[in-house]
Amino acid sequence: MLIKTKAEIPYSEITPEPWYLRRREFLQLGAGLVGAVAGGVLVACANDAVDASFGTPTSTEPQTPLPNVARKMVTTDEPLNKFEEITGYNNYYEFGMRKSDPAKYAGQLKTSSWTVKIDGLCNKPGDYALDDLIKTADLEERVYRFRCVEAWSMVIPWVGIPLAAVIKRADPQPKATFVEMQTVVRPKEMPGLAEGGLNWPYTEGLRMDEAMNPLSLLAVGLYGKTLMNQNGAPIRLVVPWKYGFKSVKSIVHIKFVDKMPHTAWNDANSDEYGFYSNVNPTVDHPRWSQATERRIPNLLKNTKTLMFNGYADQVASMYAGMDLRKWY
Ligand SMILES: Nc1nc2c(c(=O)[nH]1)N[C@H]1C(S)=C(S)[C@@H](COP(=O)(O)O)O[C@H]1N2
Ligand SMILES: [Mo]
Repeated sequence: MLIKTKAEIPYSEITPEPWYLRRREFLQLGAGLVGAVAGGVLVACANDAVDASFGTPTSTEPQTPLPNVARKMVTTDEPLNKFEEITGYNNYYEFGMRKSDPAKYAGQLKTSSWTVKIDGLCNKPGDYALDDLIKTADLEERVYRFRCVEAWSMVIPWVGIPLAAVIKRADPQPKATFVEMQTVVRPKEMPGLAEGGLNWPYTEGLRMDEAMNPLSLLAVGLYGKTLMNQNGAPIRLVVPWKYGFKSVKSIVHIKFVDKMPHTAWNDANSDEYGFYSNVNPTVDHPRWSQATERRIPNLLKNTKTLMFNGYADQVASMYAGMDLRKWY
């Protein structure tokens, strides 16, 4: 019964700062009327003041430089976000719901001797050691726009390998039409798990052609070094034409399936978060417009959002003939 309320907690976080104060007053006025449920929302709203500030990046496992980055793909000439922005303003609910929580708490996650299980409808299933897995292809730097469904955005210099290379190595069977991916679950290292809010493990998925698209990246670093935990170390997905929640972090499981997988946000609130989640300025979120975005660190939501986040030339053909309002 409270799932709905929990799914709404991020409401406090999605509102651009110039608006949140007014909304907070509004919620306080309404609190008396709706009782306990509004109480839950108010607790979250009270966090807004804290949330506007960035977390201080911490990590128990220091970043190491990634040598031999073979290629560089730059998809925008907009300025890069600062390292402090990319590592201090995050969504990683396993460490808490505030944007500053992952930077504060994700350092607890142990990312050494990492293994990714690959299974399902493929001919080369197995437990792949990360060091081996990332040798599947040359490391590349990819400067991508990153657009969160909450309408903030950044420009990030990821380092990683094409997801397509890993998929080819696993040799999927013709029946495999979707790829499902999951985040590690470590209750002792992830204080946010106890708060609930989403079905763990955090699960995401792509249709096979989306996963094979050359833009889909398994990122292992940014700014030339290994990822910090708050960004999903040691390996996370980046799909630049989709909203940020598709980019599942700290991946331990990749599974080839023949049905559209359940996904964490769709399970939490299917009216608001669909499977496809393509960035689309003409299809608004039920509670806010997607036509514009707030480019971190700006306070105003005054940057125009581009169809498929600016990657239409590379990806639009995959959705030809689909009703993108229905398949949001
Ligand atoms: N496991 C896990 N992965 C996750 C999330 C999460 O809460 N848990 N949040 C998603 C959301 S909503 C966004 S916007 C991006 C944020 O990535 P960043 O913090 O590296 O910018 O991570 C995505 N991946
Ligand atoms: Mo997001």
